[in-house]
Amino acid sequence: MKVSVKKIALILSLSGAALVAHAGHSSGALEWWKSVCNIVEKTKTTDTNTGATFYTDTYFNGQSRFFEQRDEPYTLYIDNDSYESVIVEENSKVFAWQHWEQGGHYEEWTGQNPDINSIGGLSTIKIVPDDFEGIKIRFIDETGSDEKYCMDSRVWNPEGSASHVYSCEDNPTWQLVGFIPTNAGGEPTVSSIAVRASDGTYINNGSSFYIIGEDGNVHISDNNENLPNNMKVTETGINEFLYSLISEEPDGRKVNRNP
Ligand SMILES: [Ca+2]
Repeated sequence: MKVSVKKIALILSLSGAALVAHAGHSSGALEWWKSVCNIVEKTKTTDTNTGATFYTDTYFNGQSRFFEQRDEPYTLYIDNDSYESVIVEENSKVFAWQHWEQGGHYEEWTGQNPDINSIGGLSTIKIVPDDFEGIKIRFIDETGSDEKYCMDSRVWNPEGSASHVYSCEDNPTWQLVGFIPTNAGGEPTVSSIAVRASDGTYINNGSSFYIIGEDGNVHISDNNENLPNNMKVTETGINEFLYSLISEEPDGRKVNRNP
């Protein structure tokens, strides 16, 4: 059933009727039509060895569509949840999201990826140079409180911004808040950090500075000087930063709620 639905979607995508239907809410019918033509052309490699070719079946089978490297993310509409494998050209990297607007599960791909179903239905991609390092974050509450806290974080600099991350304590997935080119020349990327309770009350406000280290990976650059006092951040993997709430008080005091 899953395969036949995808095939129907692709047939529709090749029809003029779909072009008319789609033109009303896309960035331009011409650009969209060009992208459809890329499905027909199958794999197309640029001179610069950039871009990525996605396939509707695993192991690079089925219909394919080539995506050029570009600054803007691609939102998949008619081919939403359609791709199951990808070949990324050697000078590119793919940032991939499960949902539209860079939401849900997040993964990064380079080279050959014969099965990308772990993403849970691909809906948004961004094709960047392969020396871009993504900054992945997650939030947990270590206070033991019954309150459900969520962290709001974003990179405001357009060159380093990936998505506005709103991560609640029960969200188990890593989210991409921003990225840094490894040749950034020591310039840090800054993200805002703020945690709020379910009623919208903020219990802290600060920021984190990320920088490329000698090892070519992302690290915190400012010894957490700008992190809120009731937070700590731990590097738990390559380019992965786990933010923990350690007190419900903005100054970091431990409060015994059950004396
Ligand atoms: Ca999806």
